[in-house]
Amino acid sequence: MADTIFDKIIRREIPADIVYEDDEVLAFRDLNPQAPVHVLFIPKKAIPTLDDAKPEDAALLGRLLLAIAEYARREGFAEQGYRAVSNCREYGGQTVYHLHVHLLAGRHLKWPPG
Ligand code: IU
Repeated sequence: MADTIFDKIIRREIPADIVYEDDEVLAFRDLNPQAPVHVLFIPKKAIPTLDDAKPEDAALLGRLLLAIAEYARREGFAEQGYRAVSNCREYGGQTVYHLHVHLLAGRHLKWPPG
């Protein structure tokens, strides 16, 4: 499976502003933030896209989303609201092929996205 920049962040080979970590999930600030809060939540397991996730990844994907919800509560913006979104492949706008969920918060987001 192809190594990505996110695998290098997991292995601490390149720096990132890590805001959350457990045994299966890592979260770090996006280098090109699109909102006052823009954090990427990734599984440590290298799943390229959401389409590559398997039934045995169900618990991991659940942990990823729950980690976002917990982070939002802890940081104090859960009640105000936020967006959690995962881009899949070309038409979804995915650029890094290591599954990730963007957490965007801190401003009133528009819908639909472009
Ligand atoms: P996308 O959904 O695959 O397009 O999101 C990839 C994100 O990864 C994007 O928002 C980039 O700004 C972000 N990113 C990063 O935070 N650090 C990096 O070294 C690279 C991309 I490359």
